Amino acid sequence: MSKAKFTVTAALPYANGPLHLGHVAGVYLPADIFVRFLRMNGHDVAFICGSDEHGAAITLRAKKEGITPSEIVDKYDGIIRKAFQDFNISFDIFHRTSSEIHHKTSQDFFLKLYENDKFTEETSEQYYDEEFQQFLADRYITGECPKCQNPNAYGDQCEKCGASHNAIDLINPKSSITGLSPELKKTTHWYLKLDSHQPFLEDWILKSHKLDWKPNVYGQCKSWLDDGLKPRAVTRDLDWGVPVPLESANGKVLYVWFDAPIGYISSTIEWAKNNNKNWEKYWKDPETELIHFIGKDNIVFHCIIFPAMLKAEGS
Ligand code: B3M
Ligand code: ZN
Repeated sequence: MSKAKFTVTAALPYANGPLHLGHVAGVYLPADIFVRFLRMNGHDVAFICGSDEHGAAITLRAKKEGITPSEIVDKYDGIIRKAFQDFNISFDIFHRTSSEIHHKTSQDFFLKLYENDKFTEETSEQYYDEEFQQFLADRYITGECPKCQNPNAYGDQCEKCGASHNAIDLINPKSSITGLSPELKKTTHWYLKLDSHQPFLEDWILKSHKLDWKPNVYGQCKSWLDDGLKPRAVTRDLDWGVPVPLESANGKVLYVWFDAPIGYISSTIEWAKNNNKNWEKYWKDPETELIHFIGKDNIVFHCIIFPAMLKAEGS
């Protein structure tokens, strides 16, 4: 802890439900304690958080409550924001990914990667729910596991035997939204060439963070690297989210896990603007340390994918 400046982020809670005590105990309280400690020691800190307001989790919640996604995020952003105030968590900013600055920052980020050839464009067949009129995220498809015949496996994984697979491999797939058998439809998406960042990540994680990252974090990253990284889709067919800023991408949005970590940056930009600071000092200065407080489901996104995105962006 020798550096003077710190950017500390706390995982952006999904605005699809209230905050749980477990989140406060596991992420927000430890982050708050750490930040207060840094400030007491005279460090310059930006403590960043906000609502994560995109993705299928929000649209499904909206469907359940019978209101629009935008009403859902307004409702839960308000509830979450109030909870953090009541707990006296000392964020410098608690922002929202539905904000204009966030949409612009994420679209600019995507375009920079696009222009610098960091994506591949691939067309594949994916499951579509005719009644719900939406492509189905892996989690919203269940069917029989091709390996162990568990009838309730998810599109991406079987929780019984642990096998991971593609939704297409499930036997008798069903949409968990309508219960209908989904149709296969062709769709085009942009994939981040994660494989091309393998050498950088091996070097940065396996060599530089073996000792200071927690063993479970390091172990999960190592197993991803040992398996070999593959290109990963950063866009989705959904009518809620940050529109993909390409003419050929009508009706598509950025994948929520692509735009959400950029939310840390857009929130910093908003905070800096309102407080007469230079945001770039908190993101691009080699003397600044970036620290993420996250939940254990968020490891790969913060330790592999977001660093690869930042590396691809280049600045
Ligand atoms: N909203 C997932 C979660 O709440 C997600 C975190 C985003 S951090 C950029 O677990
Ligand atoms: Zn199985």
